[in-house]
Amino acid sequence: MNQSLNVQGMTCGHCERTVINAVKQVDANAEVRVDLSTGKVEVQSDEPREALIKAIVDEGYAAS
Ligand SMILES: [Cu+2]
Repeated sequence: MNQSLNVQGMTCGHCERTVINAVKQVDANAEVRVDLSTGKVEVQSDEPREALIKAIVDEGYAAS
């Protein structure tokens, strides 16, 4: 399923990769699309939303 998350604090390609890697640690097969300008992160995954958010928060970004 598609899950739309809002992530704050991403400023560059490094942040983008960090967030993508965090999601992929929860679900290696997740498809992740990041829009740096809006902070929108679209994740195609059946893992619980809370687990995806926690992984991103653990990397130091505010996510909801
Ligand atoms: Cu960055």
